[in-house]
Amino acid sequence: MNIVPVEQSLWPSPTSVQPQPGAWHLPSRVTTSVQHPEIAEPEVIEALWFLRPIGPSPSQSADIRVRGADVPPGAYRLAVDAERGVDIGILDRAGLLAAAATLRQLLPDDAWRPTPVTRDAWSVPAAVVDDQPVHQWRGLMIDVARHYLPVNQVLRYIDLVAMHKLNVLHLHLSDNQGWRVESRCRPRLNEVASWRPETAVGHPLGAIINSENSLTFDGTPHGGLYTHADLAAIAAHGRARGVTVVPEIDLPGHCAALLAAVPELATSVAPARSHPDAFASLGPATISPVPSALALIGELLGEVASAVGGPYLHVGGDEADLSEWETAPEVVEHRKTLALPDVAALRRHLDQTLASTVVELDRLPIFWDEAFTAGGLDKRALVMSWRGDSIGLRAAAAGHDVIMAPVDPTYLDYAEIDHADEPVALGYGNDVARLAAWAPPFGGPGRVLGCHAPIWTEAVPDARLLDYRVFPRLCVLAQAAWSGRPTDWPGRREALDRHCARLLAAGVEFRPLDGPLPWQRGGTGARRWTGGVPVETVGAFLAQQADDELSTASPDRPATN
Ligand code: TNX
Repeated sequence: MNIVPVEQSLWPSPTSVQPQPGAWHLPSRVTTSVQHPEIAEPEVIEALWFLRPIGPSPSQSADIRVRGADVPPGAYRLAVDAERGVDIGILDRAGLLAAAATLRQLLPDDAWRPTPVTRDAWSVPAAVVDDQPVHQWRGLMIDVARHYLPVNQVLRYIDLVAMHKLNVLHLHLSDNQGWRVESRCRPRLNEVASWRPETAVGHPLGAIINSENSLTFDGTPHGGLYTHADLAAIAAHGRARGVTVVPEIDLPGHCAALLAAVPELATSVAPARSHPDAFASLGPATISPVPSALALIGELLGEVASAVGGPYLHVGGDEADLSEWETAPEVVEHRKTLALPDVAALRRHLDQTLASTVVELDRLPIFWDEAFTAGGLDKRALVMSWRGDSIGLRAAAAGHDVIMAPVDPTYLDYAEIDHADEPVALGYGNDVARLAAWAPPFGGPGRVLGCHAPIWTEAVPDARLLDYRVFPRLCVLAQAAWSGRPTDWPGRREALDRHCARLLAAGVEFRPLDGPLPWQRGGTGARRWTGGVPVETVGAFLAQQADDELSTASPDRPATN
């Protein structure tokens, strides 16, 4: 496997690598020093935590020397000399963490074990690496609502995100099938909405594709909740690794679990709800936009924001079925009081209220792109574009900061190929080659902040399958996010194979590039492959839908017309 020299297998590939003669052999105890106006010794030691078995500890005549340097934010120069050891030049802590990640990749794969081991003396090939990120937002979204991901796994994912020089972990904390944040103001959320008695198995849209009656359920309770202490620990671990944790509460749609626990948030025409346990055919699951409901939503958002901290709060906005707002008398009355002509205007008003609420919580609001096509979106809001690059560019042109997360090709819940060996998935076609051919388009200076790969978990019940779906495709996304360019494919295949050895050491159960291992296959049981929709069909459909919305509504229409 080790045919590619290690400095050519760095992933994502740095801006420039100049190999030098020889290798630096690490001493049995490694020492560090720092000369930087803003970075103190403990931060250096923490950044080099993977060297713990052999130190590191401060010393004047250090092996690893960190200095302030005139490089851009997040950038670094890493010089490894066979005799003198390592010099790291950085402007900020993001640069220090990126340099540390590169140094760790230059070490033997054992350096990637969760508890690093030094069986043999370690050495690092001498090289000078100059490197800087092109995009400032480089992320992974995990849907922890459809299937809960235990805290230790979330912490592990923070490490895996940082390993690839990604810097955002977005947690989709609420959806129809679950609410995952401890609530102190509405404890029924903890008791009712955090678990369901069973889960539908098979294709996530089985109810639509095969008709309702064919749904089968697993008969197994599923659930989980992050306490405020859990979320604080997750956010703190993120900070230590340079990963911003972005919480999302999906509103006003995708709220069945919330409504099951807090029925006073529903409209008066909503059916009484119990635990949602299937993934389709739910009907509207939309909160009421009346002031009493929005006051409570404000309280819940406040709880989430203070539990997680950080600069952002994502408030969803996707796929909202507003039909109940047409008929529920109290909603009609509220709309008339506001002198709003129709439900579309009421939605713009709701988005404005949510944006203002988030700003008052001292966070920046993020919405899925439907909130942009609905029109009048507050310019302080970031837009996460899932229905294609083109809608994201339109939002950027309108003045929003934009994160590109197009279904085609960044959705990691889609299988790579249509094959009986695959575990069941919504659709297929986002293979490594398709993702490698993509990079986020630039939308004018600073407007396209970067990109994001979402993994929705309707058909991803546990961390093992999560690993299988996420890796190595996330590595390819990371290459685009870091370099701003598509990945040379299959030109970088050997390098990715080499990098997969690091994933293996890190304990990641990735999908081998040649296809699943026997125990990763779909088999004939609960996760049997059932076919699905090709991602290009879904991508084209969604892009058309977004386009149609834009041509019927002016995105610059004010919120209150
Ligand atoms: C659309 S993307 C959704 C999710 C689904 C996903 C499945 C988005 C903002 N909403 O609720 O899980 O498709 O691919």
